[in-house]
Amino acid sequence: MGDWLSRLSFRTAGESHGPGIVAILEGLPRGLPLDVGAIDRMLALRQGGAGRGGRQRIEQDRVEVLAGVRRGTTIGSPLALLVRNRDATIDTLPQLASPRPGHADLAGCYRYGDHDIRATLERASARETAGRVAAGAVAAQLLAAVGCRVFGFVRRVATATLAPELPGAGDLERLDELRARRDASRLYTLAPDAEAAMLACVQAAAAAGDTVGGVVEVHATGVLPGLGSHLQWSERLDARLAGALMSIQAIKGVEIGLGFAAAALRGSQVHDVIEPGPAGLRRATNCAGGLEGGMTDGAPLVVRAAMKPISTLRAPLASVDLASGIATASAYERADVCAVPAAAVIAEAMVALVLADAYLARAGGETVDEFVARCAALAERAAALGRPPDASQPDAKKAPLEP
Ligand code: EPS
Repeated sequence: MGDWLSRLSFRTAGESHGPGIVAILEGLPRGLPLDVGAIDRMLALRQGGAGRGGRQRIEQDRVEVLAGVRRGTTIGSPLALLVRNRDATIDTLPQLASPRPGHADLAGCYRYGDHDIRATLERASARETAGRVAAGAVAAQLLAAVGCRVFGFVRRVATATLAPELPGAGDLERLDELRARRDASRLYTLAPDAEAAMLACVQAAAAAGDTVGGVVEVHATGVLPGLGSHLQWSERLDARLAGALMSIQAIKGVEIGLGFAAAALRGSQVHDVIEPGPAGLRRATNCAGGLEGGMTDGAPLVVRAAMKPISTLRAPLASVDLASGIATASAYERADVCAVPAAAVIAEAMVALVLADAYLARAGGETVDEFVARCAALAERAAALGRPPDASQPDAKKAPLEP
């Protein structure tokens, strides 16, 4: 990703109230048929969820594909995606001088040495994540071609948590059903009791003029083992995933697998024993979250990100007018009370982008057909590791060496 050694690079440009958000995705192979409707569905999902503010009633995000495609299929050139803003009022919006605690406002004023928080907040805004979700939806389409699927949902909002046994292993095998359950939930979670408790937290915060955060979780299934690297800090896939998730606005913590909970346990409780199996090696548990030594270990990927409460409060916190130095309330125009459901969609997109990069870095391929064939060969090799010798092969008939 970005400037790290990678095959698929991704950048965005755009301000919250500028003409639009642009994403450029470079390194896609030729021959991927783009499902634009699927990109738009993820954009709509990002806009939804309980706790969103007035802005989402104005915007109706749709992607326009400006480059990288001919007759609906990628041609190997940079892909340029545009999501236009309806509220494109950046030139007429007033200056603001009282920074919101928790937002980028004050830090940006230190950085640029000015008093106008507007020039910082416009780019710091999570509106930018529309570009990430559009690009991530494309990455997900590439991953689907090799049987890898990524799924994000809400684990917690404030004090309301989805039971840890959900989703079960069987649920993840029926990802379409799970996705439908998430999409029908106002909090993008997986059980009605958790949804009701989360909704109550959002409503109580809204009534108090306050905001809430939460935890989002992303699983990836069908992941090729051995992606990533143990060779260099910047190539470790766990580090790349953590960086990608931490880069989402308002994220303050990232965990992989058991995460922080592993620190309190013994090794025998934490490490996933290795077992033989008919289709290759198996792990009885997945405390590692599918990553060992900076590489995928064949188990599903499990990552979580903690989101702090939104920093724009209807009942504003104390601040200072930077021009006069006088104590004042922090700026408020309109805002979300909770954007945790949106964060689940954005986290899914970021994981898809990092994984697609890792796949392409490992398997290569200038065309999708080449890429798919190389991934299939690598998957076959992985499945053969630790498999008992085939009795039909001449070598296998040899008597095992006695000690
Ligand atoms: C944001 C403030 C709000 C959010 C915005 C992020 O926008 P506005 O100031 O226009 O009301 O709605 O998020 C989005 C617009 C979006 O699409 O996610 C902020 O200050 O970070």
